[in-house]
Amino acid sequence: MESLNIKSLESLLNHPKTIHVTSDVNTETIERRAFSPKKIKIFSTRYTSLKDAPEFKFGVNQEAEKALSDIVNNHVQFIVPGEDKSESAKASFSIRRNIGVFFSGGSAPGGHNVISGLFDEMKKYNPDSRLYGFLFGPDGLLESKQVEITNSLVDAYRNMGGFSMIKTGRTKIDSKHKMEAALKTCMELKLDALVVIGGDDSNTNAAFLAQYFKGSGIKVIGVPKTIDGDIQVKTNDGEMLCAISFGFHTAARAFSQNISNLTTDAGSDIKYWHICKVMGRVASHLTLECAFQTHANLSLIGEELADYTDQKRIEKAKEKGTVDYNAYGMTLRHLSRLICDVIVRRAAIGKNYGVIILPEGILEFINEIQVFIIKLNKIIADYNYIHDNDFHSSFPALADKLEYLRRLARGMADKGQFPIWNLRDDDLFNQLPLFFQEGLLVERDTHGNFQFSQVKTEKIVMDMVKEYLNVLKEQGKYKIGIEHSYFKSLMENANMIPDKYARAIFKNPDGACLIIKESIISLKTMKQALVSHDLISQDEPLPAPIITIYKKSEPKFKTQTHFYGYDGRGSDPTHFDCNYSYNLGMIAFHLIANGATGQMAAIRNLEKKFDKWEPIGIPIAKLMHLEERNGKMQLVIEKTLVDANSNAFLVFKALREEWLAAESHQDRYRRPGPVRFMGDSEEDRPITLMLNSI
Ligand code: FBP
Repeated sequence: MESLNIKSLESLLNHPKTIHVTSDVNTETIERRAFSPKKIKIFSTRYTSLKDAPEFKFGVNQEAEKALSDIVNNHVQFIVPGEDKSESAKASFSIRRNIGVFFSGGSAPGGHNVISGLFDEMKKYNPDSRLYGFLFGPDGLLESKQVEITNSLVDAYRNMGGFSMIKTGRTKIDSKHKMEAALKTCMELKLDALVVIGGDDSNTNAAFLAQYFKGSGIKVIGVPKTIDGDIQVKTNDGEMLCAISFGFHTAARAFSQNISNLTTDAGSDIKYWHICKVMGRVASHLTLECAFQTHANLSLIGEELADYTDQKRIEKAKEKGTVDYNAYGMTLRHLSRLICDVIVRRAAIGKNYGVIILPEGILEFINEIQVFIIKLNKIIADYNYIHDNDFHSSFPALADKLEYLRRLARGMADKGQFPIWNLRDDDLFNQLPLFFQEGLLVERDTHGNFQFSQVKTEKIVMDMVKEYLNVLKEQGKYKIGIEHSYFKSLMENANMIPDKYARAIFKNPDGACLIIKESIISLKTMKQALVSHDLISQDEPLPAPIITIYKKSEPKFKTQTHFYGYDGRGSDPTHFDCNYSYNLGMIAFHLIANGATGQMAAIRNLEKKFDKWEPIGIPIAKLMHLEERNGKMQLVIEKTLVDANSNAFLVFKALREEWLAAESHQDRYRRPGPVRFMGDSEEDRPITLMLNSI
């Protein structure tokens, strides 16, 4: 019997259908791998050249002029046809090359296509050229851990998401020792060039490597990646050279599909508020894009909150002839009030459900929290420096960290070194919930960035919202609106005159959606209202329909929290990102073949149709500014935040009241559908990008 079972299981496992449906490679993957991204027209010409464009100007940082002197005078470069090259230039364009590449930072959909674009183009000019992929990000370069990227390896990852082909890492190449190690690896592999695929910090790495490698002749080219969308390059004159990094569109679309599904569910079982925290370490570009993609009821844009002013407080202070500094900037309390306001307004029209999008980096724009983040960054950095030991290893438990801060506040630890943390800071910090204190003390990444993704921002905000909603409920201000027609039929069925009762219990008895008066906050107060309108006597019980109405008006605030980040970051790329990233890989090759270094591969006119896309190189050193990292000022590429004057933001501001749908019965949710890579999706690119180009 047993042998028969084994036999039949074996034949089941060997059945072609079983093999097909249990294979790791499904039809979607096969189609993705076979898909050929479009190539910008210039790449169909045999040779290209670079044309300097000094007319594009940037405000160059003085520190960058000193630290990156060999590359800071680079210009923007256009890739132009190079058929008129001399024979020797043509030959040197096509020489056999060794190129190294690594990913750096969080993964972003399209990374594998950068490698395939680079690989295909490199092999097209010289099949003997070799591409090496450094493993685990910058660590592979520093420790000389690499694989040769072969045709079959590239084919397995074409148009596929993630950085799994060679993995990634976040190590910062920030010391002479590391620079030397990097150069040694490149020399040993006889590299002609190195391509760094990364975000602002990684392209900063690329610029410093380009500077350090200058004497060796090894070229370094950066490729802008990050789902956060905060690497955008504009000249001094406002000319957009790089409107978005690759990966942004896919991540936003992947998040949006999930958020959109939540709007559908929320509008179906009408009992939950879904709170969606969306990645984006600092800038709120992803949240803004998700807002356009889904029309969620409330999307908070951190950059807008930073400019928040409390007009009432300002006026009050003015009357007294004083200035209220607390009226400027958003606090967590303000923020929770703002969210409550939206919840209460929707409830009043009978909608006790909805979807809120919260940017991961929102804390960066909340004054009181930002102060803590800056102070703690400095304290941790100074501790590490003075003690030559890691703060987090010295104080692994939260209690130890807090004790250290307490001692600082009392001037008992590292006397005189840290006036930065005082008793008031300590008091305020200790008022925060433990999980939040822990979040704010979380280890900084190697670049000195605060790790917003590790903090349960949505929980702290929503706990405050719940608390305040309870207050509003007790004050009778948070009520579910009752549809007039429903009330009317309920009363008529019980032979009661709707109008009479409506006037006694509702503050808007003629409204389409009836709201119970603020003074009625219990069945007892409801009874008093009816008694005072002579609708019942003191001894009579409340009529059943009135009890039903009261119960229906009582809000129950139920939430579900969601974090969208790693899921969308790991999505397979959209059609836009497939094309975009593949062409970036080709551009990286053409910059190298034309002798560029310290440049970032980019595409101008991304917001326009594909035939308008223009491949360019952008001088990385010119994008640098000084920023506080690990408690010190350091040169890094400046992040681009959401611009409150951009078209996208202005349109968002104009439409958000409609998307809130607190006035009309109809919700305005939009369904972006799943991420696609084929089909008629030429126009499918970030909505914010399209709006900003108008
Ligand atoms: P990059 O800046 O490296 O592109 O990463 C962006 C990001 O996805 C942020 O949105 C997020 O805050 C962070 O990475 C998460 O970091 P980690 O992958 O280390 O958890």
